Order: sequence, then C-alpha cells, then structure tokens
Amino acid sequence: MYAQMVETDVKQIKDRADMDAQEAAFMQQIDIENKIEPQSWMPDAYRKTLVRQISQHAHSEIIGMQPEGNWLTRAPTLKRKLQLAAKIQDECGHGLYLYSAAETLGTSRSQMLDDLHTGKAKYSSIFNYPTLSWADIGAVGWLVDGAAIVNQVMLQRTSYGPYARAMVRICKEESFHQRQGYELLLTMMKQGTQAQKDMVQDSINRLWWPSLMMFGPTDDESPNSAQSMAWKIKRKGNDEIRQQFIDQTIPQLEVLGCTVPDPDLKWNEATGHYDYGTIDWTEFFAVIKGNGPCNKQRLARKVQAHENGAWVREAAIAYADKQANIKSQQSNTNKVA
Ligand code: BYC
Repeated sequence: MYAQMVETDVKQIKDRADMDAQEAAFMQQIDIENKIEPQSWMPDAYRKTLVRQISQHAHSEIIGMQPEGNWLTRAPTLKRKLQLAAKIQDECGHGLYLYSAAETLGTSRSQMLDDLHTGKAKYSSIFNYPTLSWADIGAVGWLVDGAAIVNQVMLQRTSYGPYARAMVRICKEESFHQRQGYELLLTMMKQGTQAQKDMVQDSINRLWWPSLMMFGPTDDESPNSAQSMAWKIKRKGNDEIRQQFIDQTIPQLEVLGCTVPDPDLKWNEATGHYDYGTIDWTEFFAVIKGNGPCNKQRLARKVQAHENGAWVREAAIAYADKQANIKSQQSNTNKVA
C-alpha cells in the first residue's frame, strides 16, 4: 500500500521560455489571479496535480469520519453526541463537495474510490492514529481541524475555481469544529476531575506531533510544492503553514493549562515565532506508506462500507433508468399525439 508517489509529471518547474503560446496564456491567467475553470485549457500536469490533491483531500474527509464515529455511542451527554454527529455529517458533506470538484477535471468518482480502495491514493496521515479516549474527540476538533483550517484558508485562494469555492463553505464549518473541540477540552480542564484533566494532557501528548505532520514534509523534501506554488494551487509552503499553526495554537494551549511533548518549544523574540523540535519524519513516511497504527483497519472498514452499500448504488441506478424510460415513453407518446 502507498508504495508509489502519484505520477503527476511535475518533477521540475517548466521554464516560461519553454512554454508554447497556449501554456504561456494559461500562466498569464494565473499571474493576474483569474480563476481557472473546468472549461479552461490547462496543462495536463496541472490537471493531474489537482485531481491528486483534491481527491486525497476528499478521501481524508471521508476516512476522517472513522476515528470520530468511534466515540459517537459513548459521548458523555446528548449535547456532545449531537455536536459530534453534526461534525461527522459535515465531514461527509466536505468529502462529497470535493469529489464533485475533482469530477469537474474529468475524473470519475468510481475511479477516485478505486484508487483509494486499492491503496494508490493517499489520505491524511492523521487519520491513521487511534482515538483512545473522549478527550481525543476534543483534540481532533481543536488540533486536527485547527491544522486543516490553516491550510484550507489558504486554499480558498487556490487557482482552480471549483476547489477555491468549495473551500469557502468548508472553512466555515471547520471553524465550528475547531471551536467545539476546544470548548470540549476547556470544559474538561476547568470543570473536570484530575483523571479527566490527565486524559486531556495524554491526548495532546499523542496527537501533537501527528498534527504537525499533517502539513506534509519540509519544503526541501516536498516534491510537489514548488510547481504547485508556481501554479498558485498552493499559496504557501508546508513549513510556513506549519509554523503559522504552531504560533496560533500555543497561546490556546496555555489557556487550557496544558503542555506539548516538545522540550525544544520556545518563543523566539528575534523571529517572532515559536521554535520547535525536530519532527519524526521516519514515522510520517511509515504512516503514509500504509504502516501507521490504524491504516489497515481504516482502509478495510472503508472498503467494507463501500461493498455493503452496493445495493444502494444499484437501486439508485435502477430508479434512474426507470425514470428515464418513463420520460422517453412520455415524449414518444407526445410525438405520436
Ligand atoms: N498525509 O510534495 P508534498 C480534515 C504526501 S481533512 C498523507 O508536500 P503536496 C478533517 C503528498 O500527498 C484535511 N500524505 O505534497 C476531516 C505527496 O504524495 P503524492 C485534509 C501526505 O500535495 C475529518 C507526498 O506526501 N487536508 O480537515 O504538495 C475530521 C509529498 O508531499 C501528507 C488536505 O488534504 C499527509 N499529511 O502537499 C477532521 C488539504 N502530507 O500525493 C478534519 C489538501 C504530504 O505525491 N492537501 N503527503 O503521492 C494539501 O494541501 C497538500 O496535499 C498537502 C501536501 C499540504 C497535504
């Protein structure tokens, strides 16, 4: 699983002097901040890069429902259960918008799902970690959705119109998710027992580093960043948004009264940012190659759900065929009359 990089032909950035008139005109649209739309001409590699990123983003939203669904039946109050159910439903909606956005590039949903189910397409590394306690639900909302928002706010300005527009609504919903997660943790820290406070700290200890990994490898190890930034698919590099996330999250951590498992984390007056320790990239690459704690379980569950849903797809197709037949019979009758 995940042994290969998705081939998008972007090993090096093309020099403007080597572009034909069509590609130069495309780059000019990018330069002047015009959105690229489904009917616009675009280089094949731009299309493939977007299909790769948008479909992987969609898969992340869909697989991301699993670690949260794990706690749905064990939510401590009705209010928390409703919040969690609403959040999971939102993630599903995000996945569906994003599949639709990717379909405008000429791929099909069944192709994207096949790529996910056969391990060819990735999804966010973070969802290969387990949710072991109720506090993890708060930490997923606060840290995971928090990290996702930093990235997605930037993607609202991505150069491909359907992706940028999908991001606007998604960001609004992710902000709600982030706040519900933080409020959940704050309640446990301010009103909880010592055992509940320990549960919050334990959750942050386990999810802190995986959350930082969500932004992808360092810029010098990121094969796609340079070209994606030249095309304005990405507006900032992986390291810049990771830093932005750390800078905005640490003051919130202090309000919670918790710590992160990083002895090197400290405010740097000179740079105006937090310094932080080295991320374990060996762990990251193992997880994205399919060897994280929950990869096999997540994928098996997804494939099983897809197989269990076959009858729904068949029924929907049969219904659509029946309606189409009725319509065509009616139009034939009208013609005869
Ligand atoms: N996990 O060249 P790079 C959510 C891969 S879900 C797995 O830097 P790029 C939520 C990368 O794909 C939010 N793989 O890549 C849902 C590439 O491999 P391929 C999810 C990763 O694309 C439910 C290779 O490593 N958000 O909000 O320029 C509940 C080299 O990387 C990861 C998105 O998907 C990773 N963390 O930059 C709660 C945002 N990082 O594909 C919350 C959209 C890197 O060449 N995606 N890889 O084989 C992006 O913005 C970019 O794809 C990334 C990576 C910044 C993630």
